[in-house]
Amino acid sequence: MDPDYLPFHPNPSKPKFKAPAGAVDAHCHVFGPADMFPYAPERKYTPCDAPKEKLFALRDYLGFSRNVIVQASCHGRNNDALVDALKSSHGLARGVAVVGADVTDEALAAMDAAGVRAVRFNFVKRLVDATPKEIFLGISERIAKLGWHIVVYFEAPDLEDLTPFLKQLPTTVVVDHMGRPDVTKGVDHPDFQRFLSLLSENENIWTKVSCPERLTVAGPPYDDVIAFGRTLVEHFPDRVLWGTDWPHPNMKSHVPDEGILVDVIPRIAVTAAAQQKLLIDNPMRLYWPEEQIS
Ligand code: 0GY
Repeated sequence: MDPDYLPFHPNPSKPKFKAPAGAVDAHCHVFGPADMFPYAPERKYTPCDAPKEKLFALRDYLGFSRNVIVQASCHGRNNDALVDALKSSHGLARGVAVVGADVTDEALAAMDAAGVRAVRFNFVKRLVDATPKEIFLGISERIAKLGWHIVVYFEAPDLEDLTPFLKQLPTTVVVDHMGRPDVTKGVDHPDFQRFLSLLSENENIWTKVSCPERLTVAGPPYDDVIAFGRTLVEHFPDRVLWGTDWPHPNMKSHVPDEGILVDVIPRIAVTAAAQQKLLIDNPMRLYWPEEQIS
């Protein structure tokens, strides 16, 4: 583990908010354990081990039912830890993998069988070396045939440059962490308005109203981030997902308490109907469509 790396909270509080039965934590990770699943040589940080057992115990403790596990950059393009967690989940976890152009059809089929339903394209410069857009476009055509979608991670200043690329993607596209706005600028700032326009103009683009712990300047209970999530939930109730982001890689300011993170939910999705969409209907539609009743 890097010397300045903050490990996840050892004993988070119980949230006051009771998630509806069947709720999905749609953004979380597993890391290692390194002796079974070594971190990638090209990684930009070395996290603490955060194994699947801890993730599933946290899911139960917080009152959630399912997880969407996102491959993080510290495991590079080796999705073994992710796939192992999916296979141990009894169908209660789906995955978002990271692949290169050299991935074989057989490897994609095996990941699909394990529960992978998306690939992640990461544009955050401190996390990954840049990948040419043509590579991503080639991957996107291949995974579209499997019925998968694409999760993208970028920071707000990069949105303008990335917009033409995002518009070319042939699947549903989920933008991590509200496009990582600078919350000190407020929701009316042109940067966040540009993000709202992106979703208004492209019905295939969704977002995760997640990560107040990364976006905040004020700290917990994240009052300065509420308006961003709430605006997105109000404008795009059918295209938002929520996740804990456990185990919160690369946090420098504080160790997030997941109980406090869950208590953000009723402040951004203020009605039971909005909470049902955010925590159940939307993630089930994307990750477990075969279990959808309507
Ligand atoms: C996140 C956040 C981060 C890291 C990664 O792939 C990653 O390493 O996603 C981050 O440092 O912002 O999305 O959980």
